[in-house]
Amino acid sequence: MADFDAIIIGAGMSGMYQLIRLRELGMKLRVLEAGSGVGGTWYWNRYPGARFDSESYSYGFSFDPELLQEWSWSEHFAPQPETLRYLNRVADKYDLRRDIQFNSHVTAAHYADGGWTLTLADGSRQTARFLITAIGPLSAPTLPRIDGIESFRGPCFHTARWPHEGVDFAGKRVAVIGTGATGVQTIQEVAKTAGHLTVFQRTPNWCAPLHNRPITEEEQRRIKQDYPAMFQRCAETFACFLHSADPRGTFEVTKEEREAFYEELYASPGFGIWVGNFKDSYTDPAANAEISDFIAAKIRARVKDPRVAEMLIPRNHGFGTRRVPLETRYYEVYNQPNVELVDSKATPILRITPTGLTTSERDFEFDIIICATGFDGLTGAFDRIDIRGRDGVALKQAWSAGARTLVGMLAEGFPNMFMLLGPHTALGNIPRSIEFNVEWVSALLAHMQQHHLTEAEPRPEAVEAWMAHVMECSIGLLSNEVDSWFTGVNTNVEGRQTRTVARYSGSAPAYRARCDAIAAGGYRELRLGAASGAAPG
Ligand code: NA7
Repeated sequence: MADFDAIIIGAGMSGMYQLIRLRELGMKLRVLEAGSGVGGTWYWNRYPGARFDSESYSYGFSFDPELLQEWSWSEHFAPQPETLRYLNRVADKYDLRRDIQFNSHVTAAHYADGGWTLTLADGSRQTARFLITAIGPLSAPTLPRIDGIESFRGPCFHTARWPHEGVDFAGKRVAVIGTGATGVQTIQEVAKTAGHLTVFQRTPNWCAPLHNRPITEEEQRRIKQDYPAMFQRCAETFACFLHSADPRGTFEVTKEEREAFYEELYASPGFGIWVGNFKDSYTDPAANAEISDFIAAKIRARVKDPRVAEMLIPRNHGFGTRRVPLETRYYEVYNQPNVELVDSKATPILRITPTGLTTSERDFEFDIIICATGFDGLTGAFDRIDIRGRDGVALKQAWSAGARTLVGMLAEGFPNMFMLLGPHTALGNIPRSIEFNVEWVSALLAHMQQHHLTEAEPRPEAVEAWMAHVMECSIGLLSNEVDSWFTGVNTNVEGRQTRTVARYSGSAPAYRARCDAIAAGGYRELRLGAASGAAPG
């Protein structure tokens, strides 16, 4: 007899919502969470300046109309402390903590005889029939592989492991390594107080203005009134954002119209400039060059020193083919006398020393080193747990040539394991995907309960067909020709140097339609039955 019907790993947004939904099935549940509180991404990423790039109201949970009316977001793009408060409010409202075991780092999950045995870092074990991973697509932080990183005498930390007590930069010599979405948010904030800030940029990214501002009372009223229509819009767009691609092609309009449209997007809040652009912006190299040139001109206009401006303009990829960091006066930071930009491709960091770091050109002294060096995306969090399925086969091994899933939520050979944000689920405005996936898994478990079924596993032919669809969706995207976590590349992780089709790049509506069809057809893509060695429940 297992300790629990289901164990959920992770108490971020997906784990929290899954707990709420599975309680409705009367299941005995346990959530195991490595942190000391709920919130996942918003619990861990406490670096200064961390905030949404999705409009706040489009990001919150949609399932509870009462909560939607009770909670008021203060800004169009809320900062991390507010989001963490919001998620704690949800945990309070649903009394979630009674089923969550905090400070519990899962090191292994092994399947046998119809159930899973989980091992924690303290050596303790817990068993459950169902294992639900709610471990996030960007939750395994990676420090730079640079010699001597352990030797630095001052504070040196990854942005996703930011000290809870905060960090004072006043008058300090600070280094930031990395200029992705996280680095950009961090840099623009740290530059305000640091004595001297040195940014080590290996690859510049194309950034665009966030245009954040407080939500007025009138806007608040309208937001609360319009929630159903707004969530309906999110359900219809490609990536669940409020923005969707313009149906026109870049060259269907005149040069003047094109420029005017780019200007309008650049002046508008949020991801419109990225996901609301001309429909061929990320598939047609000539179209992509147009928007890239437009953004490059903006960078040149905003950065006073032409040498620095040129350093900030990406050369090896076009606009929007990697995740676009949204910024607030990021480029102007480089006009400040206390900020220096170092090209880490031209002059690589050779080693970190007790007092700073050494590049191929010179020595630097620092009080604090911040690593905004990203995550082992999509599959990294899975790799960090010793997950073994049928016959002791390791998931890491099974996925050594790339993840293989059915709709990103199930893996062949790993019965009764459901991945809420596994590779090949629709990403984008993530909470929208979380709600769908949680509800899909909950419906499957309800179906199993109803029919006295105890084991679920995807059929090989269904996995094959899904993987063919994943591959097909990726054809023709310019983003596939660029190194980033989108293409499974992380230079700091062994074996992640070559591009793969690491994510699902179809639309969220198409993704949901496929999942819905599986459910509507009675789950024929799954082998559902009584587990060998386990009595039907
Ligand atoms: P990203 O986007 O993966 O960015 C990581 C950055 O760190 C990027 O600029 C990297 O340069 C840089 N990096 C990584 N390792 C090194 C080393 N060893 N030396 C120098 N520079 C390095 O991660 P983020 O946290 O910014 O964003 C991840 C997602 O979180 C984001 O897309 C949002 O959706 C939320 P590189 O480009 O590899 O040359």
